Amino acid sequence: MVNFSLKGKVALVTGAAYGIGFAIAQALAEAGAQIAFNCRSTEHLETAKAAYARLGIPVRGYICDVTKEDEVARMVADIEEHLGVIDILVNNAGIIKRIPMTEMKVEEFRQVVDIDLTAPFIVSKAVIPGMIKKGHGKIINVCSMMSELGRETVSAYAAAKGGLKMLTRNIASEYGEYNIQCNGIGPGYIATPQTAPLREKQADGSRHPFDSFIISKTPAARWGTPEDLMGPAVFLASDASDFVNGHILYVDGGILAYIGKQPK
Ligand code: NAP
Ligand code: GCO
Repeated sequence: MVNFSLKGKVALVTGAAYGIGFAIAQALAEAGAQIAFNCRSTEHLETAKAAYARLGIPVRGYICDVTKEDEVARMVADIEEHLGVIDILVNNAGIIKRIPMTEMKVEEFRQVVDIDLTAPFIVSKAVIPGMIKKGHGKIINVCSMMSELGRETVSAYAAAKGGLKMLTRNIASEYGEYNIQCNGIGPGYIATPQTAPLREKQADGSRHPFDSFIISKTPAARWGTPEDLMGPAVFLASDASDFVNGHILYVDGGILAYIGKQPK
């Protein structure tokens, strides 16, 4: 029988204080997993813990910056001690900086690459040895439309998310023989705090031009919601996807399939 259950599994979802990470952690918990999550701000941590509690989801929450190898090592050790060896890692924590490339400081570029690409390497490196010992593991990297496409102002983000797609394929290639599957989820345009500036109403109450642009580029004719990522995440975390490896599952309402509306 097809098995989507995550009962008895331990999952770490990075950056799951709100937004996409929160919805993915909720979905994994509802499928039976025990959840650990992290973020950087104490305020976000406390608000998130209260939100998980309202849903009846027990969590272990950590203040941990995923770019810091020592903080990640301490968090992973604590999860192993209190919940057990991690079965499922979701590399979700990420940031974006929308700055034209010629105006972007190299430190800003590096910060985006550090959080969006180097950190998934750091956290995966910390959990893979436990997965090898346990005989299985699932790593899900949260990629992007920008793993495939470019646009003005997001050079660092696109470079990082394109790199994350290839890190995904490389982890799959390097550790597939240990029964570790590493796949990506590529969300389309999802309504979260990260994309809020692109949806802000104009002074006259009309839609932001980028908001209308995204709706016109999306066959589903709407922004995605964090909830749209829940089913795909459970699939990629479960035994049902044991022969799916190195794949990026785009959850984009059809954006990547679409050439755009023909002119009238
Ligand atoms: P978000 O609303 O800005 O949430 C980001 C989360 O990551 C927060 O919990 C944040 O908490 C945490 N975080 C950021 N940097 C961190 C760090 N260095 N260490 C630990 N935690 C950190 O973002 P989102 O829109 O949900 O996006 C989640 C992921 O999906 C990101 O990788 C993003 O690039 C990707 N994505 C988003 C969209 C979209 O349309 N929204 C589409 C495709 C892909 P703290 O601030 O407290 O650290
Ligand atoms: C942007 C957006 C994105 C999305 C997402 C698309 O400014 O173009 O913020 O890049 O958040 O990653 O999949």
